[in-house]
Amino acid sequence: MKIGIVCYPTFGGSGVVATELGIALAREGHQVHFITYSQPARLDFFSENLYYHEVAFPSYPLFQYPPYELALASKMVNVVRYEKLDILHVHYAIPHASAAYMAKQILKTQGIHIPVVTTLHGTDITLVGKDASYEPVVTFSINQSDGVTAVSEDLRKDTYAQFEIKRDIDVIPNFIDLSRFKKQSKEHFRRAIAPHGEKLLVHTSNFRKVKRIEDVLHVFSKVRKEISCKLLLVGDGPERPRMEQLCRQMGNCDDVRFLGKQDAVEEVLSICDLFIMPSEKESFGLAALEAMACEVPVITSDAGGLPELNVQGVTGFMSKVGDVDDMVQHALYILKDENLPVFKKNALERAREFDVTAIMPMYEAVYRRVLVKSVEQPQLSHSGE
Ligand code: GMT
Repeated sequence: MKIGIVCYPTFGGSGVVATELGIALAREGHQVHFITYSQPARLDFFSENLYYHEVAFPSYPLFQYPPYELALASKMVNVVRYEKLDILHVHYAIPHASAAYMAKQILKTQGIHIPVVTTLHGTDITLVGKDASYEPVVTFSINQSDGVTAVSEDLRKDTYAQFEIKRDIDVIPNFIDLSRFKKQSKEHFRRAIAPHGEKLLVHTSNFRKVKRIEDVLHVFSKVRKEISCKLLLVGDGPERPRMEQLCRQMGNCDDVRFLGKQDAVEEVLSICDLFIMPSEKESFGLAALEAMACEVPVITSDAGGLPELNVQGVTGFMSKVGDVDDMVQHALYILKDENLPVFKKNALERAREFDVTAIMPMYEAVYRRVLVKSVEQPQLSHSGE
């Protein structure tokens, strides 16, 4: 198949899933065309089946806000038309699903039918999408997609609860490339960071408010009173200055390392003992899965789709959002020398269930289904009903 993938090319989860999916599909022999405003972070190598089309959106003094969605729709029209794509797969509803709808309608006037699959990732539904400023467009463009997928059962339920959706939504969980995300021998790195055998706690995210990073710092501060440990914070975003200030106020900055964005996050995870994700909302929790694949047990909140990943008392523990003391108790339990190896092994075993080779065929099945439907009922899918 010739597949167009539209996503945010950043370090965020939806962009990572879209890029890794495209890479896996290309490996499988499909031709994959990425359509984004800059090169996706993990698309940094050459493959004969991978193409990248940059969306340029020229500025003009009249535009206080450059009309990115129009440039994106125009680019989709051209790539579908000239590269003869079979399907468009857009990740994150806003504004990709509505731009795809526009592209589809334009192509229809040119006698070209292009089915659109929309994958909902989380905040496009739970935070941004349900805001009255976007809701009508999000509802419309989800209903007009030929296939819709959500990354967890919880997100699927939330979508039906928050929007008037009249079509089926397939649940396809996040996945992991276990050939890349695996525990690596990085003992020299560990010795440099934790020279006295300290335990290493870690958090990775895009440092947005929804991640509740202050809870990570509070958990760390309390665990540190009981056992010798250090905290690694990977990623960057709007909350970072506030977290640096909080860390200074708490007086534990010497034991907290802000590492910023890391390309090889699996190398950092490889030396860690415990991952902390206390998010307010989390549709799946890809970052926790990445940690588990590197044999790191996880302490998470019970928000959103996290219970579909983190098995209570097996791969780690879940606590109510904001229950720092509960998280501390769980952290201390996992970090006991007699418990840690068991949790590490369990985390890896659970991560194996989300191997890309098992999950990617679920997307291929959705593509095949919408393609068959388009051939069988062209007038139905053309009208988008
Ligand atoms: O975590 C983020 O804020 C980034 C966001 C995104 O859209 O890039 O991640 C969402 O999609 C990921 C991939 O499907 C999920 O694993 C994350 O749980 C989800 N984040 C939230 O729901 C907050």
